[in-house]
Amino acid sequence: SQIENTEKIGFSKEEIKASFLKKLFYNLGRVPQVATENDLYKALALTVRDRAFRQFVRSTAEFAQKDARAVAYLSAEYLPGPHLGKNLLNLEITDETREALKELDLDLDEILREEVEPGLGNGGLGRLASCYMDSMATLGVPAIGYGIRYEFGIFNQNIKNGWQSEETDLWLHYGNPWEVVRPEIAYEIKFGGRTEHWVDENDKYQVEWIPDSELKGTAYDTPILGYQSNGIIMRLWKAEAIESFDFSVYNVGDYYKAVEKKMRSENLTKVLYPNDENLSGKELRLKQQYFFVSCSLQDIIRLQLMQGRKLEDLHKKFTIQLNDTHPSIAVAELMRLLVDEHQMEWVDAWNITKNTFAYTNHTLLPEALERWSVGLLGRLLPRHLEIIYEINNRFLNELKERNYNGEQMARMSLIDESGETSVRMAHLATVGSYKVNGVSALHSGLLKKQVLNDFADLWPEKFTNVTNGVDHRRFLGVSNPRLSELISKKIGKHWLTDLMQLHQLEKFSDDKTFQKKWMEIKLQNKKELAAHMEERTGISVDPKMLFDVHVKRIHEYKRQHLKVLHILSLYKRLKNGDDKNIVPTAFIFGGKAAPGYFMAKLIIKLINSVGDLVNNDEQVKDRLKVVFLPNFNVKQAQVVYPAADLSEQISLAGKEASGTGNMKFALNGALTVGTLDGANVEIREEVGDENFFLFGQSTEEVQKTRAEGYRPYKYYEQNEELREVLDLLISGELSDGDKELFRPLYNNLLQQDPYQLLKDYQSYIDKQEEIHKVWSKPGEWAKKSILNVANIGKFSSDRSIKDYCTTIWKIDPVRVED
Ligand code: 26M
Repeated sequence: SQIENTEKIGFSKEEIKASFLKKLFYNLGRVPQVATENDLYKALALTVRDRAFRQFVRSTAEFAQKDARAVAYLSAEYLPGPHLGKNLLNLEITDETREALKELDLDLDEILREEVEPGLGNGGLGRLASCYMDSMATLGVPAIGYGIRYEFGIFNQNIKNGWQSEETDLWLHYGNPWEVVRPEIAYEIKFGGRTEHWVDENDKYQVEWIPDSELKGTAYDTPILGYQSNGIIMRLWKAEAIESFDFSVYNVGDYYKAVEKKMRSENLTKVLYPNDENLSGKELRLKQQYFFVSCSLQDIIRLQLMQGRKLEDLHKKFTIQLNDTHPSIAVAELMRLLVDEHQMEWVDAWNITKNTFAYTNHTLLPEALERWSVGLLGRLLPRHLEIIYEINNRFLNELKERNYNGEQMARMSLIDESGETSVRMAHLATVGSYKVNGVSALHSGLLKKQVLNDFADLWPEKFTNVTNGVDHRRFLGVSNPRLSELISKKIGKHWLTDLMQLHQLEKFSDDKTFQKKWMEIKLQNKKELAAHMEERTGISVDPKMLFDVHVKRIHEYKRQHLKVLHILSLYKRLKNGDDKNIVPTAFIFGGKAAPGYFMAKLIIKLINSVGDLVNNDEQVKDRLKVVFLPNFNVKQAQVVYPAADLSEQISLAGKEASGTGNMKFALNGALTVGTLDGANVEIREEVGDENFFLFGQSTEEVQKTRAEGYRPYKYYEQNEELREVLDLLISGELSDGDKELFRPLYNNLLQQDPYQLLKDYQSYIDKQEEIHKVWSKPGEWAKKSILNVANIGKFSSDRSIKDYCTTIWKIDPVRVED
């Protein structure tokens, strides 16, 4: 009722226009005549934010009133993408806003382009978290997304002379209209020091942690709207100094030292680590993880107690989802809070803890499994190390009682004693959670059979699968308005809340006029992308070409260099006058390399070098084009996916946990060329074998190949074209005569080839020939494209979130209707 009494905010064109002008005038001190693009963007953002907060407040009140069970999603990364366009769609005011602006002689699309996106993640894992936020909001799942407010997000990528260079991401430079700081929601965080143990006057065992430094985390809230009605918040923590601590106790009179300490505290949330699928083992990274976990858990406990509920019931009111092991120190931290700070018995605390957490694993790559050295962990978090040892002792005793032998126990221990003694965070997360899930059927299966097989044998009911999904409202609704409109005209708008409705498109897949409209839209989208690419790279591409797209983080396991070998094989053939079955193709790449990952950076250089060769060769430049689109992020992704004809999903089978780009491409009508890896398997099942270009070894075959002693050189010897293509790498032709530049790649492929490119090469080339043949028959291609979209419904993140609700969280969504 308090909510109902607050001034209603209108959604009509007139009301939006009035609000916008008011914001521009009173918040920014501008009239339209002198406003900068950024002023206009901000005024519109604030106009929309008012409406967004209303939704959020209403949902929160509804959740509180129903005393609903809630999810706390803990993720070190989020990649929300631009908020403005998405919020307009969710509020269903895109058209009204466009009209309102038009009356002021302003263009909505231009204003949308002004937004700098929050790049608070590396790639798939961070983007997944944001897709899930949207779906939780839309479905009415009471939820808070907790994370870190990095001052500098993922670096901006520049290409200089073909090489990647990194530039600081200053996303907060112009201010962030979407967030609200909550200075009164702040928690103290301790680091270092020692612990004291004693028995108190009531015979109770007590532990005190005496830290050697403290800082605080302050909450910054961003509303995440659901479609049509609900809204939830993403609560990000910023590190700050504790004034009183620094100024009064330790640094009396030493003002500069105190300021220095302040700066050191704020360093903690300065920058996102740009590694993915590889460990840095850096102290600051562990500090970030503990910092955001402790703030979040203290906040959850506050919320629990605030509503008059008992701490003993924490697991009944909250479930805490761990997005990979990055927040897994939470298991030890919750134990510390319950036992040390809230005086709970260990056994009771453990019972709550292991019924509160659920853990999502996102990788099988051994180099990506988090470990923290006991030395570092003990220095930074002495009490947590003790707690981890205690959890481990009790766990190993349980195994002993079940007659496990020493070897098994060493394998399963939370502590790895083999090399430098370290804590296995995946084991901590698994032992401390009531559910563990992988992110695709294949990946969850491998998790049970391989990486966590001992745990799956011990607790089979703990393990489950939730196949990833994507926010189709963003990746179709916002980013592909033409296709959205065509679909809505045919089947209505219901697909926005139920992607399975796309099945209704199936009956039009043979309809020639529909096919024509479908491909006409694709062509329009390709024109837009071509213009965008020309502006960014100077390379012009004919929109009629086949757009063959490989965008994702650069990684050897993702095999961008296999794509390069294919391009080089086509180049060779064309130079030899052999052009049968080669259709004019634009090869489009995008993706960032971790700054310290040499091979990945060399692959970027290779792509650009191949581009220089091919794009400037009179004989082939109208047949092949190679473009590396710099700084691939959510904003650019929204231009790329709608324009793709062919989606490259060519990782070595068994390596890509799920992939989510694969889903976004197919959702926009691209056909996939892919291996049986991650969610590709399920996409193929859904869209049908005949509408998916499969190649390469299966996971089992990959493992067999390795077990039998893989010798890549054999393929080099036996396959003449492959040999020529590989030799081109070290011929100097790609590198101004420098024969050494690409030698590391060449040697790696011939000597180890850990991702078995050479073994899968021929199968890939053959499949590409087939693809070019199908492309030559526009009707056939259009039909496959329509059928891909018609059968992609399963991969909405709405479905994923419903799966989490039923199989893991046991939550009934509470949708608030307006
Ligand atoms: C770890 C330690 C220190 C610094 C950074 C990290 C780190 C950050 C991100 C490690 C991994 C990170 O992301 C991994 C990731 O994005 N995995 C992808 O997750 C997607 C969503 O489930 C899957 O679809 C992809 O297959 C998987 O590669």
